[in-house]
Amino acid sequence: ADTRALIAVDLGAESCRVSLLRWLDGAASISLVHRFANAPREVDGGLHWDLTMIEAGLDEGLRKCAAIAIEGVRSIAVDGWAVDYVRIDGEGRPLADPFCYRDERTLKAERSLHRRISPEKLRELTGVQLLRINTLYQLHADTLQNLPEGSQWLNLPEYILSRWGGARVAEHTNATHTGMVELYRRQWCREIFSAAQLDLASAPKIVPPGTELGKLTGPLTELAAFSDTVLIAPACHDTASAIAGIPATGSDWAYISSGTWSLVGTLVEQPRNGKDAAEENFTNLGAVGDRICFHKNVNGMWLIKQCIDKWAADGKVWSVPELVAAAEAVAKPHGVLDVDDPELLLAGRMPQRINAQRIRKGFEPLDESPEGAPQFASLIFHSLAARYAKVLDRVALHSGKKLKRLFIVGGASQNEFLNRLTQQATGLELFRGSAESSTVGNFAVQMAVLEGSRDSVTGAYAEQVSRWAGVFVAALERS
Ligand code: LRH
Repeated sequence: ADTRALIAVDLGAESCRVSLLRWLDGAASISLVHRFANAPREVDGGLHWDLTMIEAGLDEGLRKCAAIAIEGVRSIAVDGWAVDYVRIDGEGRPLADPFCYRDERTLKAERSLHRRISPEKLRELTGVQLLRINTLYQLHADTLQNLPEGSQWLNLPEYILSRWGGARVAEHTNATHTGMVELYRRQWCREIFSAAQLDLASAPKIVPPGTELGKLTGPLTELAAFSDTVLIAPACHDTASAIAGIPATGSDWAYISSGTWSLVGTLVEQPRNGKDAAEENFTNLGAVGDRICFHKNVNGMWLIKQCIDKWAADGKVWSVPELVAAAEAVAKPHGVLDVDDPELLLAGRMPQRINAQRIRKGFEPLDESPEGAPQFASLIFHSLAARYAKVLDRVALHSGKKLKRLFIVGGASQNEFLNRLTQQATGLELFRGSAESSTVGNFAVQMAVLEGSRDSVTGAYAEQVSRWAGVFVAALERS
């Protein structure tokens, strides 16, 4: 057996992670080798990611891995948050820092695009939840600003892979979240490209999760560990990776992938794109093993993190665990927050935004100073749990499943207070999966590919991925 190490890169809107999988005495061992904070920042009136910082952080992570993995590195795969993309020149070099999907330029682009193609039509063609953050609206916004003609774009994880020498592709699970892929044909949709005035010829080729993209090239290969390393597209969409990282059998389970966003849904074999699912704006995104992530974006730790940032600016630095404990100790404020209010998806002034909604709804505003933090956090957690329960009811209805179990994965699955509220609100049997579920799913797809099961496209492949996910969840628990 090949006992070389594997690397999983997981790009998060709040933090990026480089993890190493090694075989020690035959047993899998996973360590988080490098982690660095990430956040969009305001530059020239736009909200952008700092690509140079991200690239430098990842290269540092890879170098640290090389120093540990004396046996060499067999493969690297990258997953990350969906929808954002890098524009590149003919040589594959970035033309600018990528926009963050929360940038408000898409407000206008959304109106403009919906005049050219109706939301109903978009929905019918793609089966995807209409979200202003989707790549489609962002690329259309670029055309309104007369961006350089003919420049290519790659979604962020695929860009990182191409930067290390991989072929330029759009991995299918990640491509679906652009809002530009035909649901059944699984290819870019000509009609949508033309309505959005986008060039189909410059769109990257769509490949399935678990595609080998070539060998790592460039300066990193000077390190002995990287002399023969394969680059792999896992499920490049972090949520699809996180779901692939749940080693559950049977089909009576739902998931919440809980991080900056909460993705609330279930895996289905066939898309659900009927009138009701469309009206309620559920999504059908690509999943590993030719299945579908049927879910809805619900707001998540974004609400908490944005409040924490504001209170920090006002002089009190709350850590998340501190805030969770404090929230648990106070009485729940009156009323529920509509966590998916579009205003609450925007950056900045979060306590004020929340109070503005409360005033609109006739509830007393809360104390916006850092002293009021426990009340805000209590309101947010109770409201998230209530929203999860509502969405899960509809998930059961649309999927036709009798749901019994609920797996919560991702960073915020550590929040036991929120988990308890969620358990009470949903009545489901709750299982806490891995906080690093995207990394688990990333490694699991790599192993399934390397061990050759990718060819058996359907069932067997998904089973292999799930079996490896079980092995890696256990490995992470040991570490
Ligand atoms: C979670 C996530 C989610 C998308 C959002 C843009 O990180 O990928 O699935 O909707 O970011």
